[in-house]
Amino acid sequence: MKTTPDTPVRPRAEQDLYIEQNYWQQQCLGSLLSIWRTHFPNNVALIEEDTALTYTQLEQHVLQRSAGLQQLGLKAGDHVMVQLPNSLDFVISCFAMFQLGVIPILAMPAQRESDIAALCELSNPVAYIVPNSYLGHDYIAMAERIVSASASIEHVLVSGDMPTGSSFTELSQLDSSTPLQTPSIDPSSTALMLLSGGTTGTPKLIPRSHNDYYFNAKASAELCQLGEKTTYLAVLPIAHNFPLACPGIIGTLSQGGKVVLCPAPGPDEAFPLIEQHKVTHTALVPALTKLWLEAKQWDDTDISSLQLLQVGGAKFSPEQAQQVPDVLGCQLQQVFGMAEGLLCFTRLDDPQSEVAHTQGRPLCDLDQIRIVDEQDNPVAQGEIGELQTKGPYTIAGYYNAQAHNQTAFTTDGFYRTGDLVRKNQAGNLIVEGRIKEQINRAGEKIAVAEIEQRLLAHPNINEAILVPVPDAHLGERSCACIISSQPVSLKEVHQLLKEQQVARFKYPDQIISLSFWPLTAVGKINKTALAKRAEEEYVETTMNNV
Ligand code: OOB
Repeated sequence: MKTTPDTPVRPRAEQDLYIEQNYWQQQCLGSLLSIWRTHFPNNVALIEEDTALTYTQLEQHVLQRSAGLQQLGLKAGDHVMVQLPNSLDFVISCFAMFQLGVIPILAMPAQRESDIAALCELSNPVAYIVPNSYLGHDYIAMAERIVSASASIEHVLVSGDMPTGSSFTELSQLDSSTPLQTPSIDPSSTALMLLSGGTTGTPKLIPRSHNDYYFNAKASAELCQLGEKTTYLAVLPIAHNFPLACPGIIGTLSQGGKVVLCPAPGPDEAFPLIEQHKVTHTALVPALTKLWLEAKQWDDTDISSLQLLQVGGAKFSPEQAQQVPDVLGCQLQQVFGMAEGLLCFTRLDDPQSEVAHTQGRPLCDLDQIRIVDEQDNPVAQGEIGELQTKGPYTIAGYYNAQAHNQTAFTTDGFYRTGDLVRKNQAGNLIVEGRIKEQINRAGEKIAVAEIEQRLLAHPNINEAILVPVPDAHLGERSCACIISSQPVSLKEVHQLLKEQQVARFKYPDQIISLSFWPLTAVGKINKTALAKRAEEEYVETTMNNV
């Protein structure tokens, strides 16, 4: 077992149990691809636009890419920042890195310089992989700025054509037919790092091992009954755990199914692909599901091949949940998961009422969960408390975050999810809220502390609090509450965050100015009162606009 001080691991006895009981299969994700290829050589594995790759072709592409990366000098344990949209290059590059033991750090395409620079500082990647451009953003220009500020990045690899004269390397030019010197990889070592939604001003990285991540994907695929006839549409950004491995791409490939890559998540892109490829399974966040439900009222694209729609990432309203079978013509599954590990699913044979009203139960028998009060004592059955968990695919700590890990995990190794849940009679969990300082905007997580700190960079803002406000479209929106020396507009705040190269989804949706904070009886800032005022003022503004 490779243990680096930066990557906390579970006690040996727990690991042995997971291995003995076959939860951990002692396989590296890269070598699994050749096993899948022997089982399903001529099945189509991946489709992007007009290109379809069989399992045999996918393996060949991956071998050429890993040989190319190896010739570039990448070796086991190296970190590579990957910021690619849903594309063949994403999947091929990641599997190539898995084969080499090189660790991809999966950044979202929506992230901007401030996040990427902070992640580089935390993890010292030797390479950075970007598209040339995506949704109007110039990633080559961004990479130039990132590289000039980074001490570790030696190579920038670009997916797609490159401007002449650039010192960066085109990803496809790397591919090499020279045989790969296959390194031996410890299956309990880190395979990839996912990003945490975070609660602090600095980002956190989630190290997932070959063993735990494969279990995550395969057990999810079995629970969802995926098979060779499955066609999975990857709609959400595949750097996210949900479409990547719950069961997502890796789960579908583990069963010989077909993955169709969707370049953007709206119904305009997704519906025609569902019709064309007879898609059977996909996963969405609630805000997108609402858009799909609305679009289906007027769009007559044939999406009748859909069998299962997974919805997760944020609380899904029971009213919308109930509409899914009728409007979209498929079964619904609610998924309550986290990049740190634990996944809860409603089961395919659960009664409709449980599927509409609950967020399901843990994936496997060895998932341990407890629901506790503020003193970490278990609450009575049916009561609300914080969810804590540990198990075969839940991390033992964030990467290179010793101090934060002391508070994010209990002394007996349970992850404090920060989610408030209760368990119903049937044993399913219902998410009732959260205690962590995070805003869940359409499934994208905003660390309150980060934005509060950034707002203070404005010369006229003296104090800032970011609060979540319920929103009919987004689930939650964010409102910046400020105490300032001069009036500050929302536009100015957006400009400030733009200059700081912050991802667009983190911009506050609303701003309110105060001259003093409302306080609770014990003298703390009353965030509930702030959120209430934000709700009232938002209605006024919207009405003013009508
Ligand atoms: C998924 O992962 P993350 O890491 O982006 O966010 C995790 C957090 C949870 O702790 C919870 O606060 C919230 O997102 N969440 C939900 C939810 N699913 C996630 N809140 C209410 N209801 C749900 N169904 O979001 C994620 C990872 C894997 C699968 C699905 C979602």
